[in-house]
Amino acid sequence: MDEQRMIRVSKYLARHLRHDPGRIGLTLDAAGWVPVDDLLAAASAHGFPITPDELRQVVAANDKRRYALDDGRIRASQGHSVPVELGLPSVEPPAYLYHGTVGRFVAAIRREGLRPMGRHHVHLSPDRETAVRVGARRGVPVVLVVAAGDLHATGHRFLRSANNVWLTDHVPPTHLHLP
Ligand code: HQG
Repeated sequence: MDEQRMIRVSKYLARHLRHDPGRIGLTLDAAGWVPVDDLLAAASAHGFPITPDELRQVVAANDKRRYALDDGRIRASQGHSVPVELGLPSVEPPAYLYHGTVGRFVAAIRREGLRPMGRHHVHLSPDRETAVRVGARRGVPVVLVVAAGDLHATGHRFLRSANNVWLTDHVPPTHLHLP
């Protein structure tokens, strides 16, 4: 499969496993899983056939391991806008985590802290390089440092997704180091 096809299939999965399963008649279970056979049938019925082999390749080769396969089912590891309870354990984070954003959001972030915006959680990266990549999706990246260890000590819950993205509900400005 060439890279362009890989990206198209991955985007199609993101759309239907995170945001809009109903568009192709799919229903995710409470934890976000759907049987692989149902997904492939629904995609095909809605004009976007994916072979089982392509699906396996996208799941395996995806740089971010966005999708997880388990017992004939598939789900997105994080990033949902539809309500799902991923059932991730709450974990103690490292002292610092990183958030990649762009300059135009910095004034609002300074005021309100980091908010989940369209997702269920604020997404944080374990290292600066990853945060640079996340920020660069929107323009010149700005990396904010989050005092995650201190925040956790004040009772904030942190979750870690299967693909090593850190998730939390809100980061107040007091726990952000801004450039
Ligand atoms: C910003 C990708 C104004 C925030 C990536 C970000 C990531 C605020 C944007 C994952 C704000 C939300 C998530 C506030 C936060 N005022 N703007 N108070 N608080 N923001 O896409 O973190 O490809 O929902 O800085 O790799 O950019 O989907 O979050 O710029 O892991 O697998 O609001 O998405 O992964 O944008 O990215 P997003 P994100 P996938």
